[in-house]
Amino acid sequence: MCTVCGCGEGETTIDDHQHHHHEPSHEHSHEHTHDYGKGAAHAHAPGMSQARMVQIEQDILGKNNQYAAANRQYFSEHGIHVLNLVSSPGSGKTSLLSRTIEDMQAEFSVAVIEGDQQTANDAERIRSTGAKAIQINTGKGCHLDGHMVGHAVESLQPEDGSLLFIENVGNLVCPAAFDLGEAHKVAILSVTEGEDKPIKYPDMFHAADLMLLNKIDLLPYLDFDVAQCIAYAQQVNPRIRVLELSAKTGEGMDEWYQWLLSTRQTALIGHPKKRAK
Ligand SMILES: Nc1nc2c(ncn2[C@@H]2O[C@H](COP(=O)(O)OP(=O)(O)OP(=O)(O)O)[C@@H](O)[C@H]2O)c(=O)[nH]1
Ligand SMILES: [Zn+2]
Ligand SMILES: [Zn+2]
Ligand SMILES: [Zn+2]
Repeated sequence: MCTVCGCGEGETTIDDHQHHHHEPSHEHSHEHTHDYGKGAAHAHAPGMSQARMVQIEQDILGKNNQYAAANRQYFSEHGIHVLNLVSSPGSGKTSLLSRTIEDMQAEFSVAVIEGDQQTANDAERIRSTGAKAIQINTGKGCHLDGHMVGHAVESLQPEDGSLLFIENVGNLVCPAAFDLGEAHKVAILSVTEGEDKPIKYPDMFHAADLMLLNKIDLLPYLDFDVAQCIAYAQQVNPRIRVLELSAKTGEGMDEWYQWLLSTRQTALIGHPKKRAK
């Protein structure tokens, strides 16, 4: 169960490799209260007390943090710089990644873990650039978790010293709560979504170190207030960096590449496995 929205896990598959996750047995007391998330768990599930939900949430997040810590340890030992891309569906994550790989593959070895509910389309789009990619299908699941990413890394075997992107499931809510062992969460927001998204979905923008404001090529056709959007993002997270770019035209992408290079350098200071390729 997702601790944020209370949805079921669904059946996770990593490419063709089946990995079943059985939910703990459901308690069906059939008592139904209409608390609408006002209790301690800040969520509502029919027939389940708030105390029980808090316990489940703590168990799930605690377990996730253990998997994430193991992933982080592995990444650190292998000098792999990991970025977790989070956004709503269609903001341009896969387009941004494809262009980034094409522009940067002379400098880095890049690998990608793609998270989606159903298809392998995004992993195929990434492989067409020549980079290694693996697809995790979450079924009904609304986010990637540390356990899924650990298994994907076992199969993908990213090279030492490489850059590893994780494209999370398109969802501005649940992926915010799950550490995958990444160095940074990068939130992508496209200008077609409206400037108020950072204050409507504050957890996501609070968890991100960088916000990429994508599709700026469309600004002439929209009433989108860039300054207001950035102010909202800084309101929920005063430390957030914001870059304006277009994955389609390439405008603004250089600054994103500088951010990639500099965060990677910082992460690898004092590390023996610095080789980019
Ligand atoms: N005009 C414009 N369109 C863009 C830009 N970036 C992406 N798109 C378009 O936006 C649509 C969605 O892009 P994707 O890259 O598939 O978005 P995504 O975030 O990976 O989508 P999901 O994986 O479904 O969450 C596609 O039609 C892209 O061509 C951009 O900078 N400008
Ligand atoms: Zn969820
Ligand atoms: Zn995508
Ligand atoms: Zn397992």
